[in-house]
Amino acid sequence: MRIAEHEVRRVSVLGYGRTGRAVSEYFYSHDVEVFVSDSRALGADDTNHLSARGIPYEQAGHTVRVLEGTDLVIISPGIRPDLPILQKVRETQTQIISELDLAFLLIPDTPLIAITGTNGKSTTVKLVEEILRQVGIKAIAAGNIGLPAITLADNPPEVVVLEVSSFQLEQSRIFRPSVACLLNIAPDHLDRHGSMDRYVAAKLSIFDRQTNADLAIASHEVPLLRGSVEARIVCYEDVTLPKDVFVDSLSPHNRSNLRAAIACCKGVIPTLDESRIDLRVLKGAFHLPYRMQEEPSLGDLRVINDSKSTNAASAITALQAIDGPCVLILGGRHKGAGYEQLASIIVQRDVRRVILFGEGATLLRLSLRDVGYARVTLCSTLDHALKCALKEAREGDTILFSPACSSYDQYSNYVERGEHFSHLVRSALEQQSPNR
Ligand code: UMA
Repeated sequence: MRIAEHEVRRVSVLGYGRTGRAVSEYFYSHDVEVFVSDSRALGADDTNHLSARGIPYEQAGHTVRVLEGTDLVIISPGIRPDLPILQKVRETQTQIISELDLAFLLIPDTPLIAITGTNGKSTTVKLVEEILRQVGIKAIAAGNIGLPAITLADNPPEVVVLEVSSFQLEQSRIFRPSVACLLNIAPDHLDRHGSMDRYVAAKLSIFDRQTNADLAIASHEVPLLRGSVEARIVCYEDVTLPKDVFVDSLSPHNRSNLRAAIACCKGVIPTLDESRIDLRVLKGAFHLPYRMQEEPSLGDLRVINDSKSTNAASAITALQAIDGPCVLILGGRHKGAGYEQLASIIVQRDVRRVILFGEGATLLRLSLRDVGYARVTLCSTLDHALKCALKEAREGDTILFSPACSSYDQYSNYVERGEHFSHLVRSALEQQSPNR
């Protein structure tokens, strides 16, 4: 098959996670030879699936087999640009392409709304999808939210709404969304990008190839310099929200997400009348799994599962949304950014105790010590952390699990971590009321 100006007969797919599986399926179904390479030992489901399709693969490491007869190497978002095998691929002039770029080339005629930012991406993407559907446009949310964009290539909807991560943007050189939105930027993923400057550069690159036919949406917090961005610039904070009790009940960050979503929708339907949006139908978008998810109360304790919080900024937002005293559970894998601001907010708020677990615990404790906060318990696992939180909490408290770190030290992703926390809460509930 032809992709851009290249004739592609054989591709190598690096990484066989959600993205790699979708890319392999796409090429397999288009009669292009596929080779799969993954750094981990693949599970039996994966190896059986590949064998059944006659797709050759290597596991537990990337070797030069990736290069053999290959026209194109497609990389998953989790692949770092400095991976040694990529250096070898570059030496042979074989083209390396991100899944985001590939999807962009394969879906050329569909308007793309791309949304990035440190926090609020999934909520905003779901809001845009929902608002567009309300006005009769077939829109599908894809990308970092979970559905690789390439899965839409054979049957694209009217509008693709993409959640785009800094990992995907850093890898991309072709992707050009007609509407691009940068919600906010706070320190995150510094372990991958190496510095805040490079993380910011990756985020800002969402606007890089836009032209004056496109729309760039940002906030006052991240002003976009006219001249460096060719697209028409809109500040989403200038969007007026409809007067409504439901809108008034939203937290400030969700009001921002709604403003950004409306600005994105107006990018594809300039005549959209926001006063006609059925706001109540949008409720689901504000309640994504493991984002400030209310768990069953344990006696008179409120329990909140915010496993999706993987950076300090999102834990701060969670803390600010809680009224009254709380016991806060933090921890997981440190991603390179500091916790100073989070620690200073913890001191200011009514945090009865902080329970720390996982790899990041020691660093988190140091940041808390630096601001003079000592009511800290160290644990190794989430199981232990919840038990400690239950011991420390007093009547009417909230137990807030908003880890501020990635899950990768003990889980495959934040969803698995969130499911585990839910399971632990349900077990604790059964122990409290064994006759149920
Ligand atoms: N792998 C290699 N070599 C490497 C690194 C990884 O072979 O050097 C392999 C791993 O062993 C694994 C596979 O690559 O088998 C994983 O690939 P991946 O990390 O790109 O993950 P996917 O399963 O393809 O999921 C990715 C996104 N994950 C990441 O960016 C880490 C998912 O976002 C996204 O939903 C999915 O594509 C569909 O687009 C998750 C995420 O955590 C939710 N994103 C980060 C975030 O939101 O903070 C950026």
